[in-house]
Amino acid sequence: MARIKGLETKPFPHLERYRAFQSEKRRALYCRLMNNDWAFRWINRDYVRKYRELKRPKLDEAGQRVVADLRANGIALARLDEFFDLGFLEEMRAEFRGYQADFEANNRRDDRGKAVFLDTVHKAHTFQDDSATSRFLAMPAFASIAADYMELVPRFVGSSFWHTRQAPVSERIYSQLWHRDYNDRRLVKVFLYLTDVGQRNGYFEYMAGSHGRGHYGRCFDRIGEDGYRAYPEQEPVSRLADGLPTYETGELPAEESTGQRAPWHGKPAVIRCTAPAGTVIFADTFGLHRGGYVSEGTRDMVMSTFSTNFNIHKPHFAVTKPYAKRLSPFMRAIFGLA
Ligand SMILES: O=C(O)CCC(=O)C(=O)O
Repeated sequence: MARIKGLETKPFPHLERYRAFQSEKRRALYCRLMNNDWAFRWINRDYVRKYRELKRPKLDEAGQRVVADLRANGIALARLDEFFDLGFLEEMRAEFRGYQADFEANNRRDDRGKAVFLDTVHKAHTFQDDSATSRFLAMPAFASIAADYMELVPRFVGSSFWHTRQAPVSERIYSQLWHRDYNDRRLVKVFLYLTDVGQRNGYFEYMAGSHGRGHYGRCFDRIGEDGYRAYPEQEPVSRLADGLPTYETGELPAEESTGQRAPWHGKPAVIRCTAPAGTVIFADTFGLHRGGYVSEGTRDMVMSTFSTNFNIHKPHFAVTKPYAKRLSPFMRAIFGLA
């Protein structure tokens, strides 16, 4: 398929500066500065102002619950049908299958890095039409959730459609290990399970309370020699995780996986997201998390990212002119369109 050229989006100032640093020492210093609240507010000042000025979609009960859960725990669970109509899951699955067929037909399988256990069947989405993918990724309620959680207008960074399978090695590797995402210190990732995810299908796992404002928000925030946030030593994180209560969402009644009734509400805990297809997980992945460790079957999942203006991960999406014309000022700001 021909690549459609999109509109220019505003640069991420932090990313631009980061790139300019040739010296790893200076980059590490800058990375440390990023953890300073004052610096964080300063670099995001335009987006904090826009948060006050721009009209955002008003969140319904489900959206408000997600924001409250994110604030309390760094993670929130919801069902797709709380935001879209009942047939929407099937539409997303059909588009996923289409991307997958294209991926297979073009022999795009790789065996480097994470690709040993995960096929990225679609990335760099071009918003040009009213496809299920575009509707899901540009869902104003999701952007509004991210905005209320971050208390600023966030920026859309991109998405990945992942087909996850068993790795050729039995030990955990890459994102199957506990880590904090390196690209920002406040994030909202939206994960949609397109298949049922049980104990062996690579469930997403999160340490509630390890997000920035959580009890463990400052722990294991390691900056590597190259100046980027690095994976922490696994042993001490696993020791901490082993000492916390662990909950498997699939074993709880649905009403106990969200809100005040969730046993982890406001308390550090490890949450294993075993859940049926159609589950949406919102997570601040600055918090400690891991997943995709499949020992049987496979997992199909869509992942999209909202960050602050601090992001140091290259955005990967395009918005065409006719699509942009239909967007509200709030959604234009989300996509970084002038
Ligand atoms: O595949 C997973 O469940 C983990 C994903 C992850 O680590 C991430 O998106 O940052």
